[in-house]
Amino acid sequence: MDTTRPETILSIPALIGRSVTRRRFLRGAAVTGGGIVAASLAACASPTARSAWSQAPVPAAPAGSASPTAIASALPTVAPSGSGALPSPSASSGPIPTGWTQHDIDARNVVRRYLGNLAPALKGIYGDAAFATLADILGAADGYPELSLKPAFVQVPQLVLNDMLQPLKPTLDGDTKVFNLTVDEIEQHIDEMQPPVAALGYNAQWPGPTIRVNQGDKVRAIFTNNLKETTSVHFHGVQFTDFFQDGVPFVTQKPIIPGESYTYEFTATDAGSLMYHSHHNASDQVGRGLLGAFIVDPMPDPVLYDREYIWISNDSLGGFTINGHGFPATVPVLAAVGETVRIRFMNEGIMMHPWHVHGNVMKVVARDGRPLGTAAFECDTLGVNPGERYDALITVDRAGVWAFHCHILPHVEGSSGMYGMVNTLIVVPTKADVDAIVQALVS
Ligand SMILES: [Cu+2]
Repeated sequence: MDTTRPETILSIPALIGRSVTRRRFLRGAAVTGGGIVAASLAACASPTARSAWSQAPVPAAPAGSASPTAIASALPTVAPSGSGALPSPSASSGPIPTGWTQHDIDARNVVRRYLGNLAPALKGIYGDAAFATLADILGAADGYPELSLKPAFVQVPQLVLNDMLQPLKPTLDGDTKVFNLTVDEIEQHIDEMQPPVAALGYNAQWPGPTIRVNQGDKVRAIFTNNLKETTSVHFHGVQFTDFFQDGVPFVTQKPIIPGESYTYEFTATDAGSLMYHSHHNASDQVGRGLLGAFIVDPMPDPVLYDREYIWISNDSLGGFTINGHGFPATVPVLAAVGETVRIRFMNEGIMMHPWHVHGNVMKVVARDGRPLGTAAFECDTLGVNPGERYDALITVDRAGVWAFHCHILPHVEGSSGMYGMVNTLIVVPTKADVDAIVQALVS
């Protein structure tokens, strides 16, 4: 697609604001405590510019469907904490079909948990024949419990992606945007069935809230350390004028002690997909969740897209995660045929992850926030190193449930099926179908 245009893609706050009023802002649901919180499924149909999104980690395709590469068998089983060895409500339901082993049962169960009652919601969207095939693949005739349960990502008692789509709202001090954050100890559910892990989070969430500004904005970010240990915050990718804002203890500042607040102040001179994270005891603190997206929108944004998805990977505490959760609690990317999805890959982990989309092509338009211009390239597998960010566009032209996963196979599948860095791109015929799916999730 033409990735250049003169007009502006609205900033996230504006986009959300418009989505509530003039656009459809569709919400998936994640459960926080007992309440439903808007989560990662957002669909915003842009009038002139294309802008709308779905934002959720991508889950896996239905077991046994068109995802042979994702579901290669005989994989090494380096199951990080939180892998597939989980109980499942339907784990013991029914006899083991001829030719299957327990692995097949477990592998199907995890996909059942992933889709939950989203599976019946697909009826009427994909057509009777395709739906019947999907139902057969999942064994819907079993009447397994997950058919009436919310998908795993909805059940996770933790904000999923809502706060990534709805950036932290700043206050204004003159022309400076002021963001207040806390650094907290939290309990994170990697998926809906695992016990929580002792994690860290900005504003008590992992990933932290997205901080989003316009290019040229003056930014003041105040972090209050509620930990029992010291920390610091680095805005990754910013070209600081004052190097003392760079956030590296004993190089540019003293560490932030427990109970102390620390202020970072700079001008967002360079646009793009950036990050913020701890830069102190970082292999531990970032690994435990002190990370978030920092997006600086160019004015205007030359990139056209309908939906946007922030995709932060991590690979320490809790195993292999996308936006703080592992499959099946990853949130599918939803799109309608003809739309373009912008995915902002951000790697906060300690390993490289090659993200592979099935049945589609990614056009990579920016690296580390820097537009690639005529060097933009197409691929279906994109390796993202620690610290790197890539902006990729996927223009979808066919309906389907497409696996979207890291292609280091031990990061995605073990002896009990898929886990970790697995997601799907669910493409439906129309925007109205996206709406219907989201309604099914929140109903
Ligand atoms: Cu990986």
